[in-house]
Amino acid sequence: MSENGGISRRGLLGATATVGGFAALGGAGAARLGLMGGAGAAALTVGAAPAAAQAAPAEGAAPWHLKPGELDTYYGFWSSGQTGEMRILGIPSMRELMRVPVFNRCSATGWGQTNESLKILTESMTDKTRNYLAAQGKKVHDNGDLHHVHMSYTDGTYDGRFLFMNDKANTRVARVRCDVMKCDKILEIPNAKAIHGLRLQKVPRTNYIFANGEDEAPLVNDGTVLDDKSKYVNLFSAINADEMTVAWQVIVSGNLDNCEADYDGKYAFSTSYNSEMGVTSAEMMEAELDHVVVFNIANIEAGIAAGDFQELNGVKVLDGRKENAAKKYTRYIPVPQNPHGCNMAPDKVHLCVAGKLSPTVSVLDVTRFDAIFEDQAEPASAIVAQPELGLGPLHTAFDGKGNAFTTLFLDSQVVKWNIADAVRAHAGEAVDPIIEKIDVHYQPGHLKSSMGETLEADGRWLVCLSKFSKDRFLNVGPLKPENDQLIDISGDKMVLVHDGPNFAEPHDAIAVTASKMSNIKSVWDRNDPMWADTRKQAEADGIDLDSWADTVIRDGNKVRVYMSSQAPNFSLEQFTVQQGDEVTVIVTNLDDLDDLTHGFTMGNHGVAFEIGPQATASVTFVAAQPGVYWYYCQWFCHALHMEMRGRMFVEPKAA
Ligand code: CUK
Ligand code: CUA
Ligand code: CA
Repeated sequence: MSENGGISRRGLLGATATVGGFAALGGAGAARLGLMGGAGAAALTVGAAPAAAQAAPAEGAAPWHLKPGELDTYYGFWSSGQTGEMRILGIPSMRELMRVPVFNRCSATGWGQTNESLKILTESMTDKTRNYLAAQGKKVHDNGDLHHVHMSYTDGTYDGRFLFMNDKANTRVARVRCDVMKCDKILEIPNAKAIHGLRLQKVPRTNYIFANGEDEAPLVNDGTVLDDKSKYVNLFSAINADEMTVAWQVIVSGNLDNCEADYDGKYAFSTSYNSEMGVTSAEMMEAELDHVVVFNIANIEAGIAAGDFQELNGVKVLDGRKENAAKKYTRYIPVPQNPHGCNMAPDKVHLCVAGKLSPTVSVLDVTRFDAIFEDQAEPASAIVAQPELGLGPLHTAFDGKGNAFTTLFLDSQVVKWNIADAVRAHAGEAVDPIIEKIDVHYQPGHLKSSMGETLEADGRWLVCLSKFSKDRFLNVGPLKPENDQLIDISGDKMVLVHDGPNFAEPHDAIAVTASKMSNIKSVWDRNDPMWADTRKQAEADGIDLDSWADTVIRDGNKVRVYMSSQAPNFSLEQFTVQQGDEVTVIVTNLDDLDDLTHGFTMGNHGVAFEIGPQATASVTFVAAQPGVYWYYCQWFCHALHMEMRGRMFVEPKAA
C-alpha cells in the first residue's frame, strides 16, 4: 500500500515544475490551476485516488470506533458556513450530536420565531438593517455564513463558558452559552463589512473577540462614493466578550481575512490577501507580497484613552493604516501571496501564515514584534522560516510537540512538518522540515488538532475539513456533502481513520476535551435570563409562570395565552380568540426530567417551537383566519404524545 494512498495529487496536476513558479502566477494562472473554483477545480479533483487505500486496523482495536452507548472523549464544535448554525460533533466517532441555530431560522426549535430568540436577533441591529428589513416586511435576517467557532479562554486554554462565532453574510458576531448550548447574544458590527476571521484573546482570559471585516467599503457608506478608492477602508473590530459590544475598531491598509491572537495577551494578527485594495479578482492577485497586520493591544487601548479616535455609528475608530505608523497601533509584515490561514503555535512563539497562492507557510516569531513596534527592527525580520510545503496551503494545526500540520488545498493533502527544522532550514542548515504527507479527500480547508489552539495541545486527533467528497459516498445528486476526515496523529505516521459526510459548509471546528464541558446542564434553570422579558410580562398579568398556568389574558386586540406542559398534556385543551387578534402563546414546560422536551406547533400557522425541560418560550402571531385550528406537541415525549394537542378557536370578526 502506498503511504499516500496511490496516485499522488501532484502527479495529476503535473505540477512539480509549477510549484516554484506558482507564486508568480497572475490571475489567469491561478484560475487555470483551479484555485478560484469552477471548471478548473473540478478538473483537478476528479480522478480520485483509490478510496480503499487507507486500511483500518482490525475492528475492536480501533480507538475511533465507539460501541453503541460509548461516549466520545472530545467535543467538536463545528461551523456550518452558509447553513448559519453551529454543530456539535463527538470526536473520535464524528457523530453529529446537536445543531445549534444561530444566524439561521430553525423549524424545529423556533429559533428566529420565538419572542425570546427575536429579541436576541434584533437587539443590536443597526438602524440601516432594521430599515432594510422593514422594507422587506421582515424582522430578521434568516441566513448567515458562519465560518469560525471559538471557545472562551482562561490562561491560554478553554474554560467551557462561551462559544463565539462570525457571520460573514450579514456582518455579525454571536455568542453561545455553553451551559445550555443556546445563542444568547448577536451583535451586528457597524462600519465593518463581512465579518470573516474571528479569534479570541487567550490570556489572561477572553476579554476581547477579534473580528475581521473582509470586504472593503467607503468608511461613510451612504451612496455617494463608488470609484474613489481612497475612501475605501477595512476595519478590524475588538468586541467586549462579556458585554457583547464593540470596544473599538481600527482602520487598516488592505483587507482582512483570517485572524489570531498570541499567548501573551499583547498582540492580535490578521492576514490580508487584498493589500492591493483591488475590487476585481485579478487586481487582488497583482502583488507578489501581501501582508499580515499586527495589532498592538496596549498601544490601541492607550490611543483610545488619549482620545485619538473618531466616533462613527457609536464606535471608537482608530486609524491604523500604514501612513499612521508613528502611532504604533499596527505593523505590516510582508508575506507571499494572498495569505489565508493564521495560526499561533502552542509554543507561544511561532505564528504560521499560509500562503495560499504561494506554496509556502511563513513562520513569524512573535517575540520579535516588540522590537518591530519600537522601530528597532524591520517588519520582515519577524519571518524566521518559510518552508515550501506544497500547493495551496490554507490552514495550520499543531500537536503540541513542535510539529505543524498544514492543509494543501490544491494537492488535496495534509503535510506534517517540524517547526524547529523549518527555522533551521531558513537559517541555512540542510534539513528538510517535511515529515510526511497524507492524501485527504478532497481539497481541504481548515484542519484542527485536539486542543490544538490551546496550551494543552495534546497531539491525539486531527480533523480535516475537506471541501469536496466526490466519490467517497453514495451519490445524492449534484449537490454533494463535504467530507470531514479524522486522522490519528498520535503515532509516528498519520493514519486516516474516518470519513464524515457533512452538509454545507463547515469551514472550521475546534476539538475540546470532554472534561472541559462539565458545566453543561440537562434541565433549564427556571430563572434563566432567556425568558426574563416573558416572565416580567407574566408578572404584570398576575400569572405565576412556575406553576400550572391556563389563563387567557385579553389586552385590547392583544391576547396572551398562558399554558403549561407536563407529559402528555398541555394545561389548555382549547382557547378562543377573535379574528385579527395578535395572539402570544406562552408555554412553560414544568417537566424537569432529562431529555423531556415538549414542542408547540400551531397547525397551518407556520408556528412551531421547542420548550426544554423547565423552560418557557413564546411566539406571537396574528389569528387572521376564522376556524378551528389544532395545536400539538411536536417533540416526542410520551406514549400519549400524539394525544398531546388542543384547539384554538378563531371567531370571525363581527360584520
Ligand atoms: S476560511 Cu473557509 S477554508 Cu472562512 Cu476559515 Cu479558510
Ligand atoms: Cu409533549 Cu410530545
Ligand atoms: Ca493580493
